[in-house]
Amino acid sequence: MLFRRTFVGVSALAAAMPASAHGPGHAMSGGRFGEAGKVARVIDVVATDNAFSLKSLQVKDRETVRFVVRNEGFAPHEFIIGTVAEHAEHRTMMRDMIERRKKGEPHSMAAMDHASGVWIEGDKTATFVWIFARAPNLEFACNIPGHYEDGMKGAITFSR
Ligand SMILES: [Cu+2]
Repeated sequence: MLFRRTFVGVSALAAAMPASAHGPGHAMSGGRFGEAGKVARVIDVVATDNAFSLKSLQVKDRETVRFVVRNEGFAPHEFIIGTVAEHAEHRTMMRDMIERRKKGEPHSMAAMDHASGVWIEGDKTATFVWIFARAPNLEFACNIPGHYEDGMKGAITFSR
């Protein structure tokens, strides 16, 4: 029941968001969007309800990677890069935003406005290019309420 309510809330929320809304704003660590011409590696990720096919990731400092994230689930998911602490903060913001929205209270969409990944609707694929910058405690994650807790996360480590 809880999942169902969350799912509906998040879907309604996503429907109100243009895809381009995931612009600069909610800065997180671990790098920034990179240039397509500098992609050294393509990483395919499959998202389901609620898991990522990718369990962990090793990268090089300044490596440019293209992530292709295919959502084979019904629920929307996000694939975001940041530190463990930043993800925790992002989850708090997202939970608060969804709660307020459910109650019809004023709310900020800031939790959706991040510059470190993509939002993927069910049965869709989203891609982005990322240039990594060395940071401690980095991970990729989906911060939709309950999803991170279900295991939609993985450590990102640097090989040198
Ligand atoms: Cu998710």
